[in-house]
Amino acid sequence: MGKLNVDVFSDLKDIFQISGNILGVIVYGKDKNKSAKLDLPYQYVQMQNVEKNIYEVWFTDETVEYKQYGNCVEGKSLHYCFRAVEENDSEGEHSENAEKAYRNILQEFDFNVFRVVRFWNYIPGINEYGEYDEHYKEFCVGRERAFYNFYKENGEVYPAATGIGSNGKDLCIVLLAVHIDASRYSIENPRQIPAYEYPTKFGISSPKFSRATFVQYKKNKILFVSGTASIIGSSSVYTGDVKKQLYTTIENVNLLFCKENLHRYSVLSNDNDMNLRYIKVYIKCWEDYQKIRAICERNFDKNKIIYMQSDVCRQELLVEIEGVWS
Ligand code: 3EB
Repeated sequence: MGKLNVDVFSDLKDIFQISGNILGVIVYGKDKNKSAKLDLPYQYVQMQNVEKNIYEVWFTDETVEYKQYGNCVEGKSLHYCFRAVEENDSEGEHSENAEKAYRNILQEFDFNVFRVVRFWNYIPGINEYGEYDEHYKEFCVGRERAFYNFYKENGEVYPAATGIGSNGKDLCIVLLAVHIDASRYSIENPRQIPAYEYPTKFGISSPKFSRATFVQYKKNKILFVSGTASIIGSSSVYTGDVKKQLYTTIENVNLLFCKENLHRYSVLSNDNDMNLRYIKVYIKCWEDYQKIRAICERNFDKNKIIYMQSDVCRQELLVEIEGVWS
C-alpha cells in the first residue's frame, strides 16, 4: 500500500513539481470564471474571500487512473480514491439537490473495496432560508436520504466531514476513500455530542459525520479532523465573541487529537509522531482575519494554515477549523 499525501500550493505551476501521481485537486478561489481549467479531477470551490489562491492537491506514489461518471470526476489508485461533484443549487429544492449530488458522487462506488474517510460539503447560501428551513438543514435532509441507502445498507460508519458555506450557485461535494485493508477509526470529541445524534432542534435530519477519521496501514497514518467550531455538547458557545469561539474551537481540535482520546478508540498512535499537513480556517467576517491569524499562528505552524471567508452552518458561528495530520 502506497502513501496518501496532500500539499497546498498558491501557484498552479507548482502542482506539477509534486513527486507522485495526482488523485485530485480542490481549488478555492473568489471567481470561478477566472480559474484555469485543469486536465485532472478537480473541484473549484468559490469562496467569499481567500487569502491567496489555494490548490489542495491529493496525491500518491501509486498509479492513478481517471474516470468520469456523469458530472462526477474520479482519480483512483489501488488503495485511494478521490471523487468530486457539483450540482446547481440555485433552482429546485435544496434537499433534492443534495440527495442528487450524493447519489451522483456515490454511484458505482465499491463499498466492498473502499471506505469513504472524508467528505467536504460546500453549500451556497448556507444560512439563507430555503423552502421550509435553513439551507443547511435542508441539505442535511437530502444527505440523510442518500446515505440511508449507501450507509445503512452497507452498515457503514460516517466519515469525517466539513459542511460550510460557499459562494456562487453550485453545491460542491468532494470525497476521499481508502482501501478496506487499512484500519479506519471514527473518532468523537468527549465534550461534544456526536453530530449524528444532535437533537432535532438543529434540524430534522442530523448532520451525518464523525468528528475525525483516523486511518492506518502499517506505518502510514493519517488523521482527518472534521470542520470544528465553538460547540460544546450540541450548543454554540460564545455567541458574538470571535476570540473565545476560536479558543474553544482550538480546544475542541486538541481534545480530539490528544493521546487520551486516541487511546479511547484503541488507536495505537501518539499525537506527537504525526505532523500537521494543513489546517483550513473558515472565517465568517473578513474583518476578523488578522485577529484570527494571530491566534492561529500561536497554535499551529504558520506555514500550514490556509484562511478563507465563508459562512458557517449556524448563523452565530464565526469561525471553523479543519485539519489533516499524517
Ligand atoms: C458542527 O460541529 C459544525 O454537515 O458535514 C461541521 C463538520 C459541521 C461537518 C457537515 C457540519 C458538517 O455541527 C458543523
